[in-house]
Amino acid sequence: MKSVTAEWMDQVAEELFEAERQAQEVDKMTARFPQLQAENAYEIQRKLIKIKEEREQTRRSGYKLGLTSRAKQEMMGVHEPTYGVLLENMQLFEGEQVSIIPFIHAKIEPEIAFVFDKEVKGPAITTAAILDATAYIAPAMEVIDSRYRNFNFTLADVIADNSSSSRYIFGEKLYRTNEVDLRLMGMVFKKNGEIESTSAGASVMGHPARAVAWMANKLTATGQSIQPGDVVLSGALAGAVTIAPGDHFSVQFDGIGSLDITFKE
Ligand code: 0L1
Ligand code: MG
Repeated sequence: MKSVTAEWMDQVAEELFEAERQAQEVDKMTARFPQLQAENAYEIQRKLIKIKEEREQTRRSGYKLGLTSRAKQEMMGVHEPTYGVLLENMQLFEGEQVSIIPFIHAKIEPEIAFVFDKEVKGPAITTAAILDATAYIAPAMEVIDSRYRNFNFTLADVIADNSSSSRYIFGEKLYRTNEVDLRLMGMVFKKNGEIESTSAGASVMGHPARAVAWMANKLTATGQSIQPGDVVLSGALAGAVTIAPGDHFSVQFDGIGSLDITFKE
């Protein structure tokens, strides 16, 4: 069986960077290299992030979880989620009208953000340790924009593509984790004033902090950790919705407020 070379991984990272820069979808990488495994895919992801940090003059601001719902995992035939890196230049702010021109085929999904004020270092990180290290939680939305044609990918492909991450936005009001029951916290996600989906925190792996603990343990394995100041998107509470110019989305949570965003041409 052919093994993945460092040169091939460099080339893939470069192709994924260019696909995003030119807003051009590409074929999944496993079409050329079906043996690509998650471990090498995370290495490609780290190479891609290094390229973006250097060429876009940006820095890591946190992490995101992907594929946290059972429905998405079953669809992909996997039993665990993925993670990706958030960069400062991916952050959106309430009140701005976001142009869809840089996107390929973007979708948006409702999430809960965790903002940390302590380092979270493994091994054996628990859900309680995540809650203890969290400064505050906030409503959030993630714009995902797979660089692959028709969002068609395997687990390894999506990991290499930084778990489809594109943009993120989170609320600015501070709510402590002990002020709410994150599992039972209800959510309403609306598109253009109509309810698109309803859900509760438990839809993210039973408890959103459990998803974050899973990721923190994975990071430990490669010598990385959640840092003070990091924002972590804990995973979608409902399906992603395709974005069109003029669309307005809002997410409202029981106990931690709401967040709005509008898109334009
Ligand atoms: O944040 C997410 O759950 C997306 C992860 C990648 C899967 C997708 O692009 O749908
Ligand atoms: Mg997401």
